[in-house]
Amino acid sequence: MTRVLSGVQPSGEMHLGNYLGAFRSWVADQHEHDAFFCVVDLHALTLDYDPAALAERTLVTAACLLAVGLDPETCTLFVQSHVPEHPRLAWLLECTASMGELRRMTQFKDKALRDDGGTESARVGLFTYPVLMAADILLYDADRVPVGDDQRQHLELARDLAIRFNGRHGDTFVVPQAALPAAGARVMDLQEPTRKMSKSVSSPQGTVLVLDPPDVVRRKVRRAVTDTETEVRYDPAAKPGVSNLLDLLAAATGGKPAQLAEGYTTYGALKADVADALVALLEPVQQRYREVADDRGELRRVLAAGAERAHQVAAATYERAAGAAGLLAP
Ligand code: AQP
Repeated sequence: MTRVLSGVQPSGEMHLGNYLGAFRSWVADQHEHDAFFCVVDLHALTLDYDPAALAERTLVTAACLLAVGLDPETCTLFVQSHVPEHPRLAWLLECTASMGELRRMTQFKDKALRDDGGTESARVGLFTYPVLMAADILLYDADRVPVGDDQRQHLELARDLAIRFNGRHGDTFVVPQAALPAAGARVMDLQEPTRKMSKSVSSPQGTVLVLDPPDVVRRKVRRAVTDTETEVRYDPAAKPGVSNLLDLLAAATGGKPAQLAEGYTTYGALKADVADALVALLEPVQQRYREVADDRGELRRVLAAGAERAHQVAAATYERAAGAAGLLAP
């Protein structure tokens, strides 16, 4: 059976991009593969964050994953920092990666400029975070990594590191493949449709949260930035706002964005249908969230069982890698 792994940072509230780009594929994948999903809390330390809120955010993120449909009896759901092999393997991979390839990571450049005033003052953890992500993946011998389009470059790095390590030390890691969803791989901000929807960028009106009540979803969609034309046409380069709305409609209801465009003569009608489709998509998730989020004891139990299962796999892979790298066994 193929192995699947993916993760999400507890760095803010879950949004439509996370849901359409990643979570929806995870829910489908859990039934077809041996699936591991984690809340990658160590990654959330790479930008400014509130230590007093992190543990709660980690729990809320896990609750959100259960609410979208992950079944802890079917997949393994855990918190990254509960499995100590993640940072241990990251070190072996840091000794495999080069400065040059990490400097090329566009997310590092973007986030360092945005949050830390430039690459010189950015945290070293922000620079090396793609290596930790490679460790997250390689520890589980994952063949398939379902992610949004923004993670494509990091996945390429994980593949390169696996291939290089295997070349130097003998066959140790499975070389993973990124799996992008057919629709919703890159959900754009509703207010700035040339920028991806994101947790850590403050754009409250442009970000549809998974837990936004229906009236808030409708208001955000109604106020979505379009353009000064009136023609509904799918053209992401020339009409990013309208095209994003068509992408959302396609992701929520099926169909192709360019074909869906033919059914509309006004932006208002398109927005009304997008809002209806998103409300219908999110409603069952929100209902289930209310059930799971209140039972903190059960949530903790699920994460503890998940960490135990994850640890078994991760410890075996780490031992294999440490041995291959020449470390003396304890
Ligand atoms: N806008 C998006 N469209 C499609 N997929 C997206 N993902 C994130 N944003 C979009 C996918 O969601 C999964 C979890 O993301 P993450 O927590 O690892 O963080 P990220 O990719 O860095 O996304 P965010 O939400 O923008 O977080 P911040 O702002 O903290 O960096 C991933 O599979 C991602 O591809």
